[in-house]
Amino acid sequence: DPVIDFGPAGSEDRTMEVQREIDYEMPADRLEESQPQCPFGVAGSCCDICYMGPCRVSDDDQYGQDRGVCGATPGTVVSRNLYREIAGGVSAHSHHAREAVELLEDIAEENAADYEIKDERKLRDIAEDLGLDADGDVNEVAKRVAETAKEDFAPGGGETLNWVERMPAEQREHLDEQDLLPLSSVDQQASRALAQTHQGNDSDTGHILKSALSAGVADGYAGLTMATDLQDVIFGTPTPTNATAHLGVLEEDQVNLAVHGHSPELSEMVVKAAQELEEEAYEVGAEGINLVGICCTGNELAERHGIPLAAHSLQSELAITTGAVDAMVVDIQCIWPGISDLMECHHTRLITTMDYVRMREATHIPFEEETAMEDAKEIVRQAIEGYEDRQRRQKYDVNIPDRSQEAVVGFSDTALLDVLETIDPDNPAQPIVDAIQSGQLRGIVGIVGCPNPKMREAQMSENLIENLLAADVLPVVTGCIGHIMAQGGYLDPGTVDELAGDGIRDLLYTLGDAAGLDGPLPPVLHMGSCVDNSRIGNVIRAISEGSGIPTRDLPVAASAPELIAEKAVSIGTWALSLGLPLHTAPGLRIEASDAVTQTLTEDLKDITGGHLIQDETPDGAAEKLIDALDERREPLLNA
Ligand code: BF8
Repeated sequence: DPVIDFGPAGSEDRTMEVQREIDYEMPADRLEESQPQCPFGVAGSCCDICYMGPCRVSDDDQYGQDRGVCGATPGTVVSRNLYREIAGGVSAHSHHAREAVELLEDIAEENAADYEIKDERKLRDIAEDLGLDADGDVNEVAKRVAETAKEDFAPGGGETLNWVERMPAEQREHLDEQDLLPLSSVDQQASRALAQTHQGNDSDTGHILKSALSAGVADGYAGLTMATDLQDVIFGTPTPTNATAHLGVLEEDQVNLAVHGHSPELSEMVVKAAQELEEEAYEVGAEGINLVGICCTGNELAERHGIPLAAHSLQSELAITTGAVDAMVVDIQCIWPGISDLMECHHTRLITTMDYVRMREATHIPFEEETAMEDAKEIVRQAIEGYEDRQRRQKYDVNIPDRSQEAVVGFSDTALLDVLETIDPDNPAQPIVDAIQSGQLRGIVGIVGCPNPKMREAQMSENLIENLLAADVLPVVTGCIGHIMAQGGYLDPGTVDELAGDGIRDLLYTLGDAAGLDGPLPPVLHMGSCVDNSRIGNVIRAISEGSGIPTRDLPVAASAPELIAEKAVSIGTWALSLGLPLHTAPGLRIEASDAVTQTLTEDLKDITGGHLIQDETPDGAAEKLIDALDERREPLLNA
């Protein structure tokens, strides 16, 4: 029997039993069927970008020849493959950011009546940071900000992206000196990656890797940061909020509507529509409309509204097999095609909304800014119909697992810096520097990304994070790791005493006190969705600019302990560009090239200040991350 562990330790819940009985193909089964996976692919040695191949090109004899048919070296092949992965991530994130830009522009021009600007302070702060006039009528400021954002998508602008202004200043200059800043258009940066890696173009490994790093910077600013910035302006900047996590949040007697994907543009409107249509749910005998969030949309809704975090992306199919989800509406990214197969034997309405994301067995309801509320109501009504259908068709048993866990989510950069400011109003960086120097805090690790079925059985995220906490390292999390943490109780302040080392426990109590809470902050701080990794970037920026310590010297690191998506690879590349140590598991596919491995794991230290750590064991990864933090902490201790 394949081990199908979608949740925390020792899962043996009803849903899983039911799921086994009816023998659905689920991620863990499919993973098992995929074995053995291609060792050439895993090592990055497979080159299939032209039709003389595929070639298997590696420095290691067992993984193939030492040159491709065209003469490409292992370094060329591996770096090209990696650059293409990063370009995939950049494209996805910059598309996401662009949606937010267009919405802000339409709001400012009064063409999107269902939306408004919720955080004017943030809008004006961003305008100022970008060097724009931040005063006057709010719509005029919004237009200036949107215009500046739009330039980052247009060819032929200035030297680099406008949004790179949001990078820590010293590191930005450091990258500029080495010609590592991206092109002025993120679209061009992404298409450049495809052109550059076309057969017979760039074959210089070092040059390809430099371009890949620049693409990582583009992802960080014209993807992540721009998306979070504008989403906060439009939907509000999160503050710590209580939310319940895991599939037990589904309610048998209510209309269950799961919102899955990434963009709050859709999910926020569905929240409003569900409130307005509650009466229609009562009319069909339901006790209400229960909106629940999946994957990053789950994080976005939880951090702004306390809406339950039902499932991470790997559990999205499991959610349907409960038989309780009346509709699942999706927008973009991380929506697994396997969901379509489940539609045949479930009453769930699957609804797609975006022009470029369609699925088998789904109803497509185009979601447009101009008709947002109308579209959202149509979606909610589909869920109500789904509920009626569920009541009629008794053969569909509802099996909601008896699992739920309380969590505190929504530690935005603003919320965290506000807390630090109550401790030191002149310099919010100081309390962090003090905690590092006093030995209370050994470092901070941003733990980001996905739940990979390859790593779930070992509970890579939970075990890595427990190791870090015990060593007085503060984990901050985003994305689906946020769900894993919420489900496991790591976002519950009640687990601080059990999980945190002495130093960090004291710090969490001090911060809790400063935040006006009755107890400590939770041992792991939830900072939002994957684009909200930008929040981690903003905190690092504040610490760096407030302390005068370059980001490449701070005891801060990043880890994607269960990486799945190309987006996670581009986020990791951005972390490397900020000069941070980056851990990934599974390891990036670079093993076939000694040159690429040497550059990323060692030589990069002298370029951006960052380096890559590959380790698929929680203990090994924790040890390497802690060593890297200690090395960076040393100068601070002697300062
Ligand atoms: O962007 S963590 S599986 S949902 S890629 Fe996707 Fe990974 Fe989840 Fe959010 Ni991020």
